[in-house]
Amino acid sequence: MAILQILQYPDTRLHTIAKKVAQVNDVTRKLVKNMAETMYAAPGVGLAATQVDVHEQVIVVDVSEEHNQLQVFINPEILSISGEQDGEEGCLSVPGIYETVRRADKVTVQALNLNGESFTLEAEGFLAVCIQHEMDHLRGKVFVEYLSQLKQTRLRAKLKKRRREAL
Ligand code: K1U
Ligand code: ZN
Repeated sequence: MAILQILQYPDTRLHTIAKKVAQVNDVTRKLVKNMAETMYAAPGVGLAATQVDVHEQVIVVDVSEEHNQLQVFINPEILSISGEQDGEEGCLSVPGIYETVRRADKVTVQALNLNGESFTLEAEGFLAVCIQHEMDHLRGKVFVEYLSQLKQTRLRAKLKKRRREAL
């Protein structure tokens, strides 16, 4: 297993659109293992393959209190959404920034598991937020892009300053 490097916003590779996984095989399973290890080490509650510079439709999520309920979604698709919720979000690609984003409250997702079998999950609350956040990564979208242009400009300046000071 390995801890993978997480791309940092505004790295343009975060805007790459992920391709479908053609076949779930040992390479996919190894990627998922490494992504899970990277997510737990960060620590985080989700990770998309895009964030580790692999542009395939794979996400991992664990919103359990004990961090022992890994959920894996390969080629996820949203079948339906309902309701709305405003929640504070963070992102391992934008460390230290937390902002409120409006999302659907409930989502029904269809995906493949590690055996390549299709499953459907109804998620709500924070799990639904995480799934939507990670699926955005697969479409090349980072959560800060929901903010106003003014907030995004200020955020980029803040991150630039922070990185300059870290050198
Ligand atoms: O996609 C990512 O960068 C992971 C992100 C997932 C996420 C968090 C909150 C709302 C929506 C999506 C994170 O995990 S950020 C870190 C975080 O929220 C956290 C870290 C440790 C314990 C609990 C939460
Ligand atoms: Zn993120």
